[in-house]
Amino acid sequence: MIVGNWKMNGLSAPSRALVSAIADGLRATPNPPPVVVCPPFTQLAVLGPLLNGTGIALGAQDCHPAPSGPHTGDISASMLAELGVEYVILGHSERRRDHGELDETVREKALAAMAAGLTPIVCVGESADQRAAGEYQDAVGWQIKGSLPDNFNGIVAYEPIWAIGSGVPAPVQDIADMMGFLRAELTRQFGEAGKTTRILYGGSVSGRDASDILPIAEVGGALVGGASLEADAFLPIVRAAI
Ligand code: G2H
Repeated sequence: MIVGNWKMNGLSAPSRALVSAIADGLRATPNPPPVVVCPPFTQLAVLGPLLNGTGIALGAQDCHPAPSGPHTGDISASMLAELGVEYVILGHSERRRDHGELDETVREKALAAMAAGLTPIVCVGESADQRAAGEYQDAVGWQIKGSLPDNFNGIVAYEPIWAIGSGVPAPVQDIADMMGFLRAELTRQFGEAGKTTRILYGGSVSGRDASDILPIAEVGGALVGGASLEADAFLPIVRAAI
């Protein structure tokens, strides 16, 4: 699975052009993997109707834990579902950083997403300091424990913060080690269900390195930021997943 996280990018005309170019590319690609685009909230209603029949699913970048109520500026999971959204990214490190989101909040958001029929994509990942201090497995282990509800039915994205937006993904060996760790943690926490939870890698994935990253054991796809903003950069990653 290849998920494009557009972050805070995309006015209507270029967003329409981008999904149209991705759809064209997918039509020309035999047996493409599942593809999800996660534009900003403002583009969900614009793009939803354009995705019918393209094989591209719609995702959002956040939701509020409550179904409705006095939460100025927030968007609930059921509001997303009504627009045809199927996936929602939760607990991205940029939201943890910019909005002070804690594991407990992410967990509540995941519950809200599942209750609305959405598939949560919960992000975890250590900082550069935590890696340098050798505390990266503890850090990610605590995030897994705190951010995923007991009945979790979704996707986990491992995104080491030090690789995000850097232009250089984490080394293959580091990704492989963390994937093994995450699989063991998920299995310990969720039993049989944890053995099949899809795990994505995210952090500066591009067409240059996708074919090195995607075959790593336990990697079930990629969460792509910068390289999801142009079809010419995104489609080679999609093709590397075949
Ligand atoms: C990590 C990733 C997408 P980028 O944040 O979630 O972004 O590929 O730009 O590092």
